[in-house]
Amino acid sequence: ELRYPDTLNCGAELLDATVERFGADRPAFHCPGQPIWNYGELKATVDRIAHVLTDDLGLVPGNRVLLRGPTTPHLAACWLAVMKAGGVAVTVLAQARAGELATMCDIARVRHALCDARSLDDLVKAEVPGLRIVPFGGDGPDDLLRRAATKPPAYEAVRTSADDVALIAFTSGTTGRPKGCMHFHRDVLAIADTFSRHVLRPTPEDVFAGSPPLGFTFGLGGLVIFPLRAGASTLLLEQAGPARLLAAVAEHRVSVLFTAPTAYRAMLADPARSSYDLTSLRRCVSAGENLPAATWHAWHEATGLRVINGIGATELLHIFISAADGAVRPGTTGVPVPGWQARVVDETGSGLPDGEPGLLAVRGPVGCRYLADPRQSEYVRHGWNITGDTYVREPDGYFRYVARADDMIISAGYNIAGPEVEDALLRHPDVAEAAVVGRPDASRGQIAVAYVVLRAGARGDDRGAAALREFVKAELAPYKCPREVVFLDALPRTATGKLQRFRLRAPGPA
Ligand code: 3SK
Repeated sequence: ELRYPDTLNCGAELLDATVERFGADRPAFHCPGQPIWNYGELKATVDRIAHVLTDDLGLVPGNRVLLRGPTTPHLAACWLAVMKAGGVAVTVLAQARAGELATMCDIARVRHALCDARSLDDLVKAEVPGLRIVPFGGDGPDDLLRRAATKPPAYEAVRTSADDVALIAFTSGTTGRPKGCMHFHRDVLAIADTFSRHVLRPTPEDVFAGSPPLGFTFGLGGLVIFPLRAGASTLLLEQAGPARLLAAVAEHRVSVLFTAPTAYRAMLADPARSSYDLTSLRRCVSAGENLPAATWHAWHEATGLRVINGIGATELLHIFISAADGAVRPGTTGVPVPGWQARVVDETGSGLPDGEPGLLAVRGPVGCRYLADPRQSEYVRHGWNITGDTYVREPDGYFRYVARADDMIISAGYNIAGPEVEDALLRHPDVAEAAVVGRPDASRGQIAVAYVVLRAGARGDDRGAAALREFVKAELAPYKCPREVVFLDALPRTATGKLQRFRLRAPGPA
C-alpha cells in the first residue's frame, strides 16, 4: 500500500527532492536545438515562474491555471511551478479550439492561463470572462519568462495537503461535454510509484521520449512525472510524428518510448527505419488504444523489443493494467499493476466468470472524481471505476480488450465523442442529420466516419464532403474531424425514432 505524508506537494517531490537525491548537475530536459537543461537549471526556472505566479499574478493555493502550448521544456516548467505554488493545473490539448477552451475554462473556473505565445489565438478568441492570460516564450514586455528572469531562483513550495487537488484533466464524454477529472497531489506520485516503478523500472540513466502531448495524462506521466520521479531525463518534442520519433530516438539515445499503436505501425512502415540506430531503446510503452498482437510481434521482430502494452484513463490518471518483459502476453493488455485491482463485471456490478466478456472494473490508489458532473455515478459504482471498456479476464489472470462499451471512438489514441462531432456537423447549413461512428481501421484502430443527410439542393459529392470536413476542423480540434463522410437519404432509426448506431457501425450501412 502506498503511504504519503499528510503534507505533500508533488511539485516539490518531483523536483526539489530529486535534485537533493541525484544532484543538480544531472540532465533533466533535452529539446532539439537547445542546450540540455540540467536539474539545477530546471529548478531555478520553475522557482522563478512560481514567484511570478504568487508575487505578480496573485495566485493563491487552489486557483486553477490553464496550461496551453506545444510540448516544450517551458510548458513542463510552468506545470511544475503551478504545482509548487499550490495552484491547480488545468491541462488541455494544444489543438483545442476557442469554443472548447471556453467550455473547459467555464467548467474548471479557470482564473489564469499560461499560454505559449504561439498558441494565443484560440484562447484569446475564447473570450473567457475574467481570465488573465500570460504568454510565455514571446517577445512581449509582459512575457512570463521575461518577468521570471527578474525573480529569485529559489521558491519554497506551498505546503499543500496530499489530498489537495493538483490537476484537472479533461476527457470528452459520449455526450460531447468534456468532463474535468480532479487529481490530488498524492495521485501524481502514485502513478509514478505504481506503473512506472513496478512495470517500467526506470533508472537515472534513462532518456524518456514520446508522442503524447502534456495535455493528455498519458504524456504528462510518461514525459514529465515518471522521468522526474526517477531522476532521469526526458526529450520534449514539439513535433512527435512517427518519422520524427525514429530520428529522435537515434539522435538522443532515447531508452524509454511512449506512443500509441498507430505510431508503432507507422514507424514499422517507414522505409527509413532501418537507417536509424534504435539500440538505445529498452522500454517501449503502448497505450491510448488497443495494441493488436500483430503489431506487438512486428515490433518485436524488427527491434527485438517487447512492447509494454497498457490501459489507462484520464479518470485514473495513468496506466493500471500492463505487463513487461517475460510477463508480456501479446494480444492481452496484461495484469493489474501492483497497487491496482481489476475484475470483469456485468451491468449490475456482479463479477463474471473468466472467459466471459463484460465491463472492466478497477480500483487502486487513484480514483475518478469528476468536477461537478452527474456522470460520476456512472463511472464509479460500488467503489469500482467502470472504465467503459469491454474486457475478458483469461483463466491465467490476464486481461484481454474486447471493445469500447460506449459510443466513444478511439482513433490513433485520441478519444472522439461521436455526438460532439455530430453537433458540429449539424451547425453547417447544408446538414439535416448526422451520425458519427467509429469504423475499424488497420492503422488507427478506428476512424470516425460521418453519415450525413443533406438538406435539399446541397452537394452530396466529394467537394461537399471536403467542405463539411473543413467546417468541422474549424469548429473542433482537427483530430475530431471525420476521415470519411458518407451521404445517406435517411439515417437508420427505430420506429420510435431512435438512431440505430449499430447499423452504421456494420460495414455497408443501409
Ligand atoms: O486514455 C488513455 O488511454 C490513457 C492511457 C494511458 C495513460 C493515460 C491515459 C489517459
